[in-house]
Amino acid sequence: ESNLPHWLQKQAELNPHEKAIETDDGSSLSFLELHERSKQYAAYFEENGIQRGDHVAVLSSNRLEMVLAIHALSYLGAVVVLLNTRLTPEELAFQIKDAEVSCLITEENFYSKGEAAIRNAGLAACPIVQYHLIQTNRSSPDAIRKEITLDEVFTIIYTSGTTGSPKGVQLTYGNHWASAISSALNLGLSQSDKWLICLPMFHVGGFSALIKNVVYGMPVFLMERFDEHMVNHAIKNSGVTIVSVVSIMLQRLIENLRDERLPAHFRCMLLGGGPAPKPLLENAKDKAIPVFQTYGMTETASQIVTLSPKDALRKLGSAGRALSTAWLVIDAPRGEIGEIKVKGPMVTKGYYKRDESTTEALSDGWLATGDLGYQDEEGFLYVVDRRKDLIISGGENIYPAEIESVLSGMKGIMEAGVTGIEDQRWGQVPAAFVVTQKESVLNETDVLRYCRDHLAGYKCPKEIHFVEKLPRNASNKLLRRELPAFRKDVGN
Ligand code: S0N
Ligand code: AMP
Ligand code: MG
Ligand code: MG
Ligand code: MG
Repeated sequence: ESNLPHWLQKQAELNPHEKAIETDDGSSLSFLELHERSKQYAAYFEENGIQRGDHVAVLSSNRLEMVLAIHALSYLGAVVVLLNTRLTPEELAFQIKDAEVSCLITEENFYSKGEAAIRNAGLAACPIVQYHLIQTNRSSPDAIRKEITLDEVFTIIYTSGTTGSPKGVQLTYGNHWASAISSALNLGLSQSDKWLICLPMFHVGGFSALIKNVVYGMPVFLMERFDEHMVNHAIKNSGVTIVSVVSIMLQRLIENLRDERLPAHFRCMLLGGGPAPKPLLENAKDKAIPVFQTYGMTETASQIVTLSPKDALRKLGSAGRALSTAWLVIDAPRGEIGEIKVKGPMVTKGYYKRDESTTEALSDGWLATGDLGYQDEEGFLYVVDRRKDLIISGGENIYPAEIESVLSGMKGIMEAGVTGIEDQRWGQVPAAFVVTQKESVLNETDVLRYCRDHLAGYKCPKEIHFVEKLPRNASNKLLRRELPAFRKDVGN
């Protein structure tokens, strides 16, 4: 068992008066203030019964309070279950129940959603803590943890599988620490660095910047939600040097820039979370935006393969090479397409309570990602296809099986198939193909309304097609890739 000094407490000692967090309302906190306020939160949480090892859910936009709550939970040794605010109460209830959550922390805006989720999960006794009700006049808890145990689980983040039911990815302190260190070995770290967080912190891409904040002692600029004008403004006027984005964010940033250029101090636009369209990369190159493509996932605590600065232009379109602490292999001869497998200290030890899925995905420390790609003669990775049937819409993952199962649950629908179709704005969006019962009078509006009630907005199909039957192979398996041929009456 190896331990480290608690990263936030350490920064409060090393850099007490350095800026830790800036927010888009113009306020900021030093590392000492961040530590003190997180301790106050910890005292309040402890008084409200949160203990070491408890699973505590956080349902929040990127607010400063979310950061305080996360560090406070870490000071108490509780496990943080990060919830996607776009999900419906029903979707949240599954995760809350599955993760065996004993308390929910949220903001006023999401209180009713959180409350509905708790009710839906049948956990009437699960307390809900709202930021604005947290009392900070407490004396600090006697025993905040001064050490971080690398093997201990820090976060659980849900990701869906091909079966449609989400699984909780457990990431330890060691996973997050290795991720932060490995990223710095690749991107370098400068005294003047400031990382802007506009990705939601409930996904690992946004969350990982928060860890870098306290591991490096580097300031971060926290944005409550993504806004292209505000991001460009912060880069130009607030000394931001690095931003992590998904493709649609980069596209919106470029459109917003028009003929302007980003200042020279801006050194890295870390682009991940899904495929990067070539035209977008070319566009960014024309605007001299230093884009670094990266490949990673929840299971790898963010980056594991990244295109380093010196190769960015030479290998446009590649996701790069494995970070210096990680391995990458393709399950095929060099140059040919095969499954991407990765290994390293940032890779999860498994899914919460899903031994079967864990054994399937991990062997000897190697994670079978399900993604397809090839390596060129110099070892650079090109990702050619996402894991089985996964749809990525604006950086959010959508699993067809999950939508199909919701649709089949609707009265009047016998069966359903879902596939991704290209979309100008989001990259890909889901389209649904449904077979209804003979006597059914369901129309598109009915089906869409039903989806709205059960699925997060971004998961709702953008097209509903009523079909006679679904394409299946001899063993009756749904052939999702043949579904687009059934789009007979699309807007023409
Ligand atoms: C792109 C975002 C910001 C769009 O949200 P926006 O503009 O705030 O929309 P809203 O005003 O909330 O909603 C307006 C309507 O749009 C719908 N909608 C919103 N988002 C989507 C979407 N993604 N797809 C389809 N529709 C969407 C809403 O539903 C609403 O419509 P109505 O009202 O009809 O419901 C937002 O989507 C966003 O934040 N996306 C990014 C999410 C993300 O973080 N993805 C990455 C996840 N992966 C990882 O974290 C692992 C990879 C990784 O670590 C990484 C990733 C990137 C960069 C670096 C790294 C790294 O390795 O470090
Ligand atoms: P998530 O676990 O939600 O973060 O999703 C990670 C998934 O996004 C990966 O398994 C890939 O399918 C996809 N992905 C991430 N980075 C890239 C990339 N650089 N190119 C293509 N797909 C990517
Ligand atoms: Mg995932
Ligand atoms: Mg979204
Ligand atoms: Mg039915």
